[in-house]
Amino acid sequence: MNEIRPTHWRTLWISDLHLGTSGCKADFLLDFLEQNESDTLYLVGDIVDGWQLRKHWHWPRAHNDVVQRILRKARNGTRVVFVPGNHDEFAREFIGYAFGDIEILDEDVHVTARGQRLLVLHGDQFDGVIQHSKWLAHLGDTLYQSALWLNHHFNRLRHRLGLHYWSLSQYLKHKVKNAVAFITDFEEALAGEARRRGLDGVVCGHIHKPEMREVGGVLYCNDGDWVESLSALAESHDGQLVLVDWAAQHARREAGAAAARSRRPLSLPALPSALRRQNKHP
Ligand SMILES: [Mn+2]
Repeated sequence: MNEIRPTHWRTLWISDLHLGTSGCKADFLLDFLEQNESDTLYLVGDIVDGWQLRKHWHWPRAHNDVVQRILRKARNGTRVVFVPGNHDEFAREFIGYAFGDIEILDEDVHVTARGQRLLVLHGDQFDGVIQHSKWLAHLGDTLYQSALWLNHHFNRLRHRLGLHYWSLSQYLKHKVKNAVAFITDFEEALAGEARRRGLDGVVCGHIHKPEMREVGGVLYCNDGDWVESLSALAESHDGQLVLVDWAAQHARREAGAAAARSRRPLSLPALPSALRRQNKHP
């Protein structure tokens, strides 16, 4: 059997797994976690979907396996950092604590092997700002910070009242025409935050759209999700950042395995030697 050896990265970022929902592609995720190791693993929010689980309990075995695999990585020496998002904001109560071997942080600054300083956070903190980003931009920093604070506490209150988080996906559905503009605004808001803090870039999730590009002089990275895009952000040992498209990699590997299966009969040992003998002595 050809064992595929896992790729070893310096850092991996995954987010928006939405464990606890039927949308989570847990099998692909398990496959990814099996084949990719790292010194540090960031879980960039919306890992467990607490909002959905409260409405309807959905916890198949594969979702448990994902959690077990991540815990095992932590036990075996991977530094695992969990930065909660809006769907798992129950974990925000535990910021600064450790859950087993997993650190829980509100946000982090990751320094790459090349010395780039990247802000790591989920990104929902900016939802409330984005709708008003144009006029807020004119009114300056203090108000902008206040709007961030307000959005955070507004949604905590909604949570206490048993109401939904101000839903990004609903907002997008209602504003399909403006979805592209919304994504651009989100990217600019996140990149703007990194720039304001004098950092080189940002790594976030939340909008389920993998991306890595320069926005206004800083690097904007979105590690995507495990509901639709099946993607991760990875840093190699020399500090190079890459987006990993696991759906595409998985498809390539399946195609390779199918090709190998169809080639196999040709390499049966008895047949070629028998043929060769026949050819030499016709
Ligand atoms: Mn989110």
